[in-house]
Amino acid sequence: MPRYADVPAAELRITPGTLVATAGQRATATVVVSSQLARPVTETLKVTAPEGWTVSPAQKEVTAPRGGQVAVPFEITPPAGAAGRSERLSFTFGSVTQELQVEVHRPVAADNLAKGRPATASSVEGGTVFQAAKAVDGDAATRWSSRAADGEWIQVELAQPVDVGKVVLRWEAAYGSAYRIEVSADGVTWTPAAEVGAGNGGVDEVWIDSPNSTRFVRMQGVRRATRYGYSLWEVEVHRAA
Ligand SMILES: [Ca+2]
Repeated sequence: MPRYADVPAAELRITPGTLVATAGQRATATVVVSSQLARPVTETLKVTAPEGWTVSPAQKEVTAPRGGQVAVPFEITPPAGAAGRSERLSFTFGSVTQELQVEVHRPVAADNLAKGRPATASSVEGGTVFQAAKAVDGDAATRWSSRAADGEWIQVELAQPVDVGKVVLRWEAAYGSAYRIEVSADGVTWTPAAEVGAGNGGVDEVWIDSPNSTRFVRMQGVRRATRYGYSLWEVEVHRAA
């Protein structure tokens, strides 16, 4: 039988599970402190972050009410040089510690550079009007759909070479569970810029943390999630800012 002293006084839960942050910009995580005892628990909630990071507050006295919980928001700013890294922050409350993984990416501009640009694809689903251009027309109700094969792709040609920092894929129900984002300066030689291995559809934000000079961006399918092809409402391309 556990002794009373063996029961941790509190439990920490952090949301989100993984924080996606932009270098040099503020992101928010919330630490929820729950009392595990039949009384309120008061301790100092302390943060340990890598050098150069700003976390506010750095520490805070917190009282978790008896049988209840309290939510404490933290503002977390990774330094400019942290883009492309994944770091752990530790939150400690008395004897209890919980870690938060933070993925840091480069800042990107809001403009969608793919909108209205020429798009081509390896295929279009037979007997449909779901051409490649429908994935870059800026209309959330029109889409591209490929034939039902794993290796299909869609690409868009940008107006000029840019350093691409993020690609957003807005999937229809027929999504890719594994795919690569490839980039090219000439539309002939392609370089993998990011790989997604366990996609779950919906909206995928794919970050590209290495500087690049890109004229063409391609979603190269690896594995379909359904027996249908790949289908995208929209593909967005954002430059690193
Ligand atoms: Ca569309």
